[in-house]
Amino acid sequence: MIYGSSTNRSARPIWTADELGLEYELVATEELMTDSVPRSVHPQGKIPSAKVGDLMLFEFVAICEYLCDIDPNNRLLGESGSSQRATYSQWASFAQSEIEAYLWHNFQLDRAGQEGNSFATVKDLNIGIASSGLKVINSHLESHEYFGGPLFTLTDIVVGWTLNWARRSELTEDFPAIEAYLAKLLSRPYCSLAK
Ligand SMILES: N[C@@H](CCC(=O)N[C@@H](CS)C(=O)NCC(=O)O)C(=O)O
Repeated sequence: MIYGSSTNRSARPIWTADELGLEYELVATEELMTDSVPRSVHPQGKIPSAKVGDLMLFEFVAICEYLCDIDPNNRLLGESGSSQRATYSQWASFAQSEIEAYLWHNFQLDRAGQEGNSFATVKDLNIGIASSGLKVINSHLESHEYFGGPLFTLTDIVVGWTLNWARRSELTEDFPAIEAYLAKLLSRPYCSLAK
């Protein structure tokens, strides 16, 4: 059971489950907002969360990794201790801490609805930091078809979603390798990235 919808961070567990060919029930965001489900399944009433067997999980990274780890046909995530797993962790952490956190902060500032000079300065600072991370990724993607090499993996779901948010925030125009990579992801059948 996955709680969320494909228009936000829950897109990643949904996309992961679809790529793995797992069957699951989706409790959509609209239902979550109208009943008492979210607080019982997520300590902050956020999405996504998931129930896998008897295990309740929140945080999209934990959900995606667990789905891969328990699937006998897992093609998306290397085993613990492998170089594929280590580079997955590297890029997943990099995208969250160096890029997505700053996009999220700017989203929160917009949501607070208090535009002003001081906010504009903070937002520019956030964009500068996120762009520095995007530059690193652009350079990696100049010589890699997907993050881990020739094959699509969980790294592409986790980091691809962050990069797509950056694209939709108009931060990728100077990074052609990222834009070409996202066009490739968007053409995948199970892709849940927003166009
Ligand atoms: N760290 C959590 C963040 C979850 C999160 O912030 N989800 C957003 C939707 S993308 C949410 O539920 N927001 C509701 C709110 O901020 O009130 C994760 O990555 O899973």
